[in-house]
Amino acid sequence: MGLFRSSCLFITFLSCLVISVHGQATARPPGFGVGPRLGFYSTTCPNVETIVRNAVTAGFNANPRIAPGILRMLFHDCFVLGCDASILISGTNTERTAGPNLNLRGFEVIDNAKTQLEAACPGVVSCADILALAARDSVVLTRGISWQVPTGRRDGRVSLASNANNLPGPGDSVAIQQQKFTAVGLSTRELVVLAGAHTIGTAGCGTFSNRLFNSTGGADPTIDPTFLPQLRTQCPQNGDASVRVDLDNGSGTTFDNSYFINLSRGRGVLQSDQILWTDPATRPIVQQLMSPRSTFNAEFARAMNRMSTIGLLTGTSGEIRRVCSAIN
Ligand code: HEM
Ligand SMILES: *[C@@H]1O[C@H](CO)[C@@H](O)[C@H](O)[C@H]1NC(C)=O
Ligand SMILES: *[C@@H]1O[C@H](CO)[C@@H](O)[C@H](O)[C@H]1NC(C)=O
Ligand SMILES: CC(=O)N[C@H]1CO[C@H](CO)[C@@H](O)[C@@H]1O
Repeated sequence: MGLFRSSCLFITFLSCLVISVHGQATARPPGFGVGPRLGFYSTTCPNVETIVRNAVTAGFNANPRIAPGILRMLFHDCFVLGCDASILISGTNTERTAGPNLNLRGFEVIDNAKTQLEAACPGVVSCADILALAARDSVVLTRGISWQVPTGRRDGRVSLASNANNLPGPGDSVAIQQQKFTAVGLSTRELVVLAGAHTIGTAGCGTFSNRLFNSTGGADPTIDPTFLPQLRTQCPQNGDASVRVDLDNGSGTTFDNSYFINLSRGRGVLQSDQILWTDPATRPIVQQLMSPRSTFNAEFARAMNRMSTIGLLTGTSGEIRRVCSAIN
């Protein structure tokens, strides 16, 4: 199993290089048939993208929180056993029940898209593909860039909370974050670019309150002194840890590069975000991405296609789920 996974990762990797040239699959080397590709469903389910987009749009209109929710869901799926929709399985001890996944949002939107797809083209579209498409649509709905998403993923048959330990956490150093991204084949630059997903969405006070009040009541000195009182007002000491704060203050519902600008001013919310500015290993990357000539959007699209091909199941391994929340 371990060996199989790593060889998949390697194969996926090569195809990613091909995909990443223009953010779309172009010619593949001969005999290179595995991996996702554009138009995978063009004859078997031609309306797949419209159906997914409509479901995500309806969910977003009802509750805009589902856009960041779904974007984060793809990240948490791909880092744990690859992009195989293992995050979507409900039940005791599944990935979904692991601590870092408890605040994910948008499961019902994926389920809804799947129901409609089963009516239109039964047994054809994988939940892993629905999630990858829905994450792209979530970026578009928050006024970010659009890009083409190769499809052809298959759904996994394993989902265990104990596998979620490799997810990056808000207290991770840059070195640990790098280690966790390298382990799935992503570079330091891709780490910083993908962390730019925090340009939308929120975090619970409990994920960063340690920065506001240490054992002697002091605060993390890297927090902008004018921003600190705002954070302390929203998240008072011993207050409600579930109160949510924008990760990109002042621009938390718009997908743009202001997250990086805020980091440079000590206005990051998570410690794992703010240290991307204070650590010399990542600061120059933040500096480039925050500039007016930032290539953030295009790089984000490419990095998303790379992240969404981690550890794919290929050929006949895995399955096409009938319902996204349950293994067949
Ligand atoms: C680099 C390591 C990362 C760490 C340590 C990290 C950590 C976190 C934490 C602690 C939260 C707040 C969760 C909560 O309180 O509910 C969060 C939210 C979020 N993360 Fe990350 N994250 C990382 C990378 C990423 C990546 C790569 C993506 C997607 C490409 C992503 C997308 C999001 C989004 C969209 C939210 C907002 C969720 C919402 O509003 O419901 N994160 N992240
Ligand atoms: C708490 O924060 C203050 C202010 O940044 C700092 O001077 C102090 O060393 C910190 N104490 C501990 C125990 O971390
Ligand atoms: C974020 O920005 C808004 C203004 O858009 C402000 O009212 C709020 O207090 C700021 N701070 C936090 C921690 O959200
Ligand atoms: C707290 C703060 O200064 N937030 C800023 C983050 O960046 C955006 C865009 O530059 C500003 O609008 C916010 O005010």
